[in-house]
Amino acid sequence: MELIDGKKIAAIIKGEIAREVERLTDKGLKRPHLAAILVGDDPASHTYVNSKSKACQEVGFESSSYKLPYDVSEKELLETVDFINNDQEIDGLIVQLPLPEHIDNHKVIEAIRPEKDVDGFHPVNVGRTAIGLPSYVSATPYGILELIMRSGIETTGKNCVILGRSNIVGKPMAVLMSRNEEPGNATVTICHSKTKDLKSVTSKADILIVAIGKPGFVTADMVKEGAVVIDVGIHRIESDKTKSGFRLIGDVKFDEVAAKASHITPVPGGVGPMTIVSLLMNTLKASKKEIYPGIDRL
Ligand code: BQF
Repeated sequence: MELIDGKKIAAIIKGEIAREVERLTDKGLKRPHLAAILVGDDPASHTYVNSKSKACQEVGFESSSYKLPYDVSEKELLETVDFINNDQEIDGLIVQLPLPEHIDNHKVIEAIRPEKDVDGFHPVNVGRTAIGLPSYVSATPYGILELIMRSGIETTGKNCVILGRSNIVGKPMAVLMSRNEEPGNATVTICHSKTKDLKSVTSKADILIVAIGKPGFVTADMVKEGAVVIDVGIHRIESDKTKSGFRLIGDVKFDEVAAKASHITPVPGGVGPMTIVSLLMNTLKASKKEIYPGIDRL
């Protein structure tokens, strides 16, 4: 079994981004700038936004965060999005999810200008990804593609089974793995809560991507000998062995599945760090106007 070290691969990519930022600033161009909107005081969301601004700092990006109270109105949030949309200093804008119940996620995401939507959640970017036009690719699937590519895993002609059909992981992952590109050209199956005889489907996977959102859901009997297993799950489990009082586990029972897999991602240190790095790659693209060259922001 080979461990896919997301933390290490993420560090290599951060080095590449940092060199590119240096090249830009040497030419007198401005540093890429990522802005994050954070609503409420969910501790995990705070951790994620902090990780993102720390990552920005590491590669020489500017970053800003806009913190709004949990009871902020949808209107006020939309106004904040619009304010950042119109700030020409800011290249990329993300709204940390989840949002409070009283706010319509779709409305907020659609308010972000597609050319600043570095999370790749806007329907314009989702649609462009689906039809193979230049786009911001959703950070987690983009990170998984990089992981697969940089681990030398071939995908062409392979059976790729995706557990989970969310808009931000499962669905875009299926689009990416089935496109006529490398990585891609896989035969893709999406499974979800209504799939019958799940085990018979997952057992045929050469590449199994798990984003079902249930801790320890995938067990060894569901996995084919020699499969590549990508664990997207991330769950906080109480622990008296850590300073924080919790530890992270994935959707896969790591030890028993690792014994069967040819390659496997750990949690933490697998897909998570790659998600952050993808956001940096998208922000770099935004500052260079790579995806939407025709659109000059104000
Ligand atoms: C690691 C996220 C669910 C819902 C909203 C590194 C992250 C996580 C783990 C991280 C995630 C998950 C993020 C590790 C961002 C990934 O070492 O294993 C980084 O910061 N993530 C998010 O912003 O929103 C989420 C998961």
